[in-house]
Amino acid sequence: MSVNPSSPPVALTLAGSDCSAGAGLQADLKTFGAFGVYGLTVVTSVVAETPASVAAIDPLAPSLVSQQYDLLLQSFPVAALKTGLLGSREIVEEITPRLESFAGPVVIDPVAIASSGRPLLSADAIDALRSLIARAATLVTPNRLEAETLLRGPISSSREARDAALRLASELGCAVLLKGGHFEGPESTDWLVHDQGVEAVRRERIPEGTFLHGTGCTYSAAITAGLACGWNLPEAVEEARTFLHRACEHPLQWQAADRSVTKALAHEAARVQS
Ligand code: PXL
Repeated sequence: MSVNPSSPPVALTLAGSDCSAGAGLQADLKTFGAFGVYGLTVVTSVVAETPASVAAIDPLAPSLVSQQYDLLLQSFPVAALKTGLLGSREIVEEITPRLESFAGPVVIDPVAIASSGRPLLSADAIDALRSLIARAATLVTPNRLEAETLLRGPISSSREARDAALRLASELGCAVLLKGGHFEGPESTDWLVHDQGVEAVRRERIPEGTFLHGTGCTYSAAITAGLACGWNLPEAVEEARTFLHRACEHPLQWQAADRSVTKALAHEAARVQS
């Protein structure tokens, strides 16, 4: 697709604000920019956090979330959208009919737990999220824990991941990208189930203990950017996986006043050449 530089493709994220800017809507915006896509944000919640810990989460009023969304959709030709942290059951219920009637691709990153291990969504919000996915998703992008939550059962090894992805796709009625980062083995294999088949997306595993904060947000934002550019789903996933790998390879790092080290993904260094 040829792009007019004065009206680039537009993508929208409905996500939480991560004040440390490695995850959440900040990661989404940096990623959209790296793909030459103009990013819009519907803020769902404010999270006070760093990559190491979450201090507070405050969801916004559902009506404020839908006002942001409605206004943006009236004013911009949104080509694709994604959701990240949605914040509360009420917000999920407020946006479900809107996303169901959105004409373009809808990527749902079923964010439920922070990389630091802290739950980000209550159990009743997860039921609402399952129904949002079934009604509106083009693609859902769970990691192992999120897939286990959605399937209501364990996935005990990477060998079971392919089957689990197939089961999820048939239960939820949408494409599934089950990410391999939380399984073991020298390679990380993501399973993409879509209406043309099942594909393995493999990359060398970035070593144990490496920094994870914001990887899920970045991956799903990169897929959404590709879809906004008109790429098909397998192409968008492949390009997004390469982008994520590059952003992880040489993380940025700073020493804080207390001598602890804070890291961040190198979104800018992973910039897409076109
Ligand atoms: O990576 C999950 C995530 C998503 N969205 C927001 C977050 C986090 C936290 O780690 O803060 C806003």
